[in-house]
Amino acid sequence: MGKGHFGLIGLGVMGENLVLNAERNGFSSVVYNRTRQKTDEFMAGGGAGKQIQPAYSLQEFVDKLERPRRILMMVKAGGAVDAVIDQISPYLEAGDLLIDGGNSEYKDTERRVAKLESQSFGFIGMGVSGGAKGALEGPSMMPGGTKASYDAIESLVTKMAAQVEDGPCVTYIGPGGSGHFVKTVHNGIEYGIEQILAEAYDLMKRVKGMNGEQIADVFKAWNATEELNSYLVEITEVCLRTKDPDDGTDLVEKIMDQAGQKGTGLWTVVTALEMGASVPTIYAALNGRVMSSMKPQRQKAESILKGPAVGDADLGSPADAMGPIMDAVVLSCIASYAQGMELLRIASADNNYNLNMPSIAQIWKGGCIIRAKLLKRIQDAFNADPQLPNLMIDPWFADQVNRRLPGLAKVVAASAANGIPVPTFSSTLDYINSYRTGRLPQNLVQAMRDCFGSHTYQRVDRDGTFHTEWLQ
Ligand code: NBP
Repeated sequence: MGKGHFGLIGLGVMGENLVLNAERNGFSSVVYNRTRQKTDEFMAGGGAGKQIQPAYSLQEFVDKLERPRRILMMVKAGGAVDAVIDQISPYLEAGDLLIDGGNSEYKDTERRVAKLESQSFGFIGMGVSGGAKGALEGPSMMPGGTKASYDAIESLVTKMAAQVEDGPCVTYIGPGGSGHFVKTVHNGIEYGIEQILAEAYDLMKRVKGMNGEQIADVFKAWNATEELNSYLVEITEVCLRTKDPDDGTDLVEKIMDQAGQKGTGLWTVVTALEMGASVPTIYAALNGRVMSSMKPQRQKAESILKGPAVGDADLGSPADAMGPIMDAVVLSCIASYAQGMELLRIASADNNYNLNMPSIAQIWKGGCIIRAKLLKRIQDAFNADPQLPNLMIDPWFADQVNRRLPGLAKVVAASAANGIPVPTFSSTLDYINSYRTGRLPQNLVQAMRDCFGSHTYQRVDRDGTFHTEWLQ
């Protein structure tokens, strides 16, 4: 076998599937993993009989690759990425290119791009979404770094990516850490949608007494609509229909109600707060996971804290309730996308990323976890107005908000009356109501700030900065 076109370091679940994808698309590959046993297992399993060669030292790895080398690192985000960069750098030559395909924090990527480029190496920080299946069959990829570095991998990533009607689900995102930033926001939106679907399930189960199959039927019907057709709605139906092989009952009811997280949702919210972007639906989803982890406390509080109970209010017959619940789900999903896109727009201006908003919507239409029919509408909205400040004021989305807001309000009110938490639904309602209110009560907040701290204020009836001696 001749020299490999492509090198992979890190044969975890993502790495092994991505290298099989590259090889299937005509890029002979060389693989290296810190623990030798994993390389041997891969070469005896999925890698057998393919244009893939193993390497057992970094020297052997670089020797087996054609130059300039294109090396994808798929290792745990954080210190492992720096460790691999430090270990391989002495073996690299000018023009060689490293790609970090893990979920790295975008500020780490900014630092690594600057360092590696100053050493005459290329460095791309590339978000990859799609899980193991997507990695194998075609993920959505979000590469950031210099344009020259992207050009060196374009033929590889455009073949590996998922394909939709208007092209591959990969594009040059922008400089520095922009690729990992866009992936972080993708994951923030994903947190939002997962929590939204969980709240809908909870209402159907607890208020309407529906069983797993009945709820799955609703998700199936939703998946046939333009507004909700998506990968996450599709897999929710599958999860709800899956039975515990031990007793044939719904498996989801056996799963502990504690959701994990690995950082990207937190980074989305922290960055949004730092940049002054409003992301309450995404924050509510993150906080939902935090609350879920407090299981022992919640179980204790259940018998101490009294409030409205399930059954105290009625959403009407299941048929009557499904319309408002769908309204709540649609508007909360729209809010998650609107908040994520707004954060991207603000970050693009702050960091000079020059993000192309329609292209980002385009590459999320296939391969990734938040792929949804709605992304075509998002792409159209930003094509019509690349500077659109908020998705909700695009005519198609404004019509959705105007038609569905009463349903969302009804669901939030009924949930409150039944004592059922619906954090993404209620924060979406407040988000929309705040956004559509021309005069908010922060005039009084400004008065208080000036009263206790002489922070001054502006007036609505004349220009200038004012201060009042309120306590005289
Ligand atoms: P893991 O995140 O579990 O990482 C496993 C790989 O990292 C193994 O090859 C392991 O080598 C290697 N590694 C570690 Br851990 N520390 C290392 C070090 N100090 N030096 C060298 N290698 C080291 O694998 P994954 O789930 O495939 O994820 C890879 C990346 O992709 C992560 O950043 C993840 O967040 C991201 N991602 C994952 C998914 C998903 O669905 N799993 C989706 C999208 C993105 P070893 O075999 O020697 O321990």
